Amino acid sequence: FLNLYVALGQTDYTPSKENLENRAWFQDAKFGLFIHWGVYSTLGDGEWVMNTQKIKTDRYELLPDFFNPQQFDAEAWVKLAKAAGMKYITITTKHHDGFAMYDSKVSDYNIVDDTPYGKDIFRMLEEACKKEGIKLFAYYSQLDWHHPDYYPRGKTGQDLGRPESGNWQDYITYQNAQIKELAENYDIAGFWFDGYWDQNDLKKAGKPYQDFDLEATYKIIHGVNSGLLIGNNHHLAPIAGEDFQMFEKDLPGKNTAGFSEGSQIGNLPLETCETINHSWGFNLQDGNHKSFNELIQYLVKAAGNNANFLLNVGPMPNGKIQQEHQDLLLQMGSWLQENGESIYDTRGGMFQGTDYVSTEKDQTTYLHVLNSDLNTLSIPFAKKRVKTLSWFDDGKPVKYKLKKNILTIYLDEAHRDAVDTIIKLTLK
Ligand code: FHN
Repeated sequence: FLNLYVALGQTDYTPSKENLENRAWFQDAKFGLFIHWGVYSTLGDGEWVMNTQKIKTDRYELLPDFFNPQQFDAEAWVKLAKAAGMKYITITTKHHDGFAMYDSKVSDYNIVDDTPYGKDIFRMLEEACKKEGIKLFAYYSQLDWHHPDYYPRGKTGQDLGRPESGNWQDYITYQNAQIKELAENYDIAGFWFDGYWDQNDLKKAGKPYQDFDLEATYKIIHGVNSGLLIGNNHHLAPIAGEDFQMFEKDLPGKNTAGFSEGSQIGNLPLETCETINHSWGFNLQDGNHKSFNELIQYLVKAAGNNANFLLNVGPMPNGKIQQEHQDLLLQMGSWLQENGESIYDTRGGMFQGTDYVSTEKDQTTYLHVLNSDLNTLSIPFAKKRVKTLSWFDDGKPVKYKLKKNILTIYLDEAHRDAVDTIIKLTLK
């Protein structure tokens, strides 16, 4: 198994046994909660507000003084994720604004030293996660609009009152020290990196850029704990040292959102992330919540494409998650209570089409029909012969015809579901 990873291109990195076990856990988990929360939340204009409103660094530094989430309840967040059927949480420990949402000893620019709240929310989440059996991942932005040595400033972070020069090595030392303290001091399952694309976009444009030396950073992490899972939202194919691959706002292999150009699917576990409304960080004006149907179908399609779904909420500055988001998450949890067998512990299945995907586990295929208008569904089926074909909800046999390698399934109205009609299939 180990050799397979090596043979498929991860030449400089051989994942440990524990790492491979954690990857398998990750693939079984299927559903996680993404959280974008930081001092930017106080402005209610998304996590990019520093850049979009061109707030100079010395002005932005006033913001932490207004971050005092008195209603934050780590236990409540973790319980909500659990009730939603999620198995892990990935939260911003540092976003592009450079502000650490944990007790960093590397810099005072952090939640404990620099806000009236003064408490380590990451520690509180770590403890609540442990209690509830949920795993915790640290999102960490390599792009940093605040650090004086982060340069050159690509498409973002200009006009923020920072020089276009600096000591890049000092930034890397700072970044790696923060990453090391996260790996050492917190009981986490892994890292979710972001912002690498900032320098890479400059490189692609033939402009001067700096190198993050990812492999060195990954070695530090795996040196602390070889079991930690590393993913990097660099929008590229996997790089040695990584343990999972993510596709932002897209199913694996697709590039509808424009982030995944060139990021062909590698051989690592996969994840896709999406927002519950249209924003990552809290945005007061964004009431465009996705519907329950859309969210479930995204989860199902992700599973059918062999990927996890990391669904994002941007909590409010008072520490609460918006009610609409809580309601949607709980609805998803009820759906998973009923239908989770067809999602958890599965891998992407053999059927893929406009109106359907499939997942599989052991000898069973779960066909998910995602269009309730269809009376019949015809799918190419060259494989073997059908042993059983039954409705997932009541176990009764499904009427079908198998002719010339086409399986035609009769979808009677009584069994059709507006969200997902699930059919169980076993083969001879
Ligand atoms: O710029 C960020 C954005 O704020 C957010 O964190 C998303 C999450 O996938 N990633 C970046 C863009 O690729």
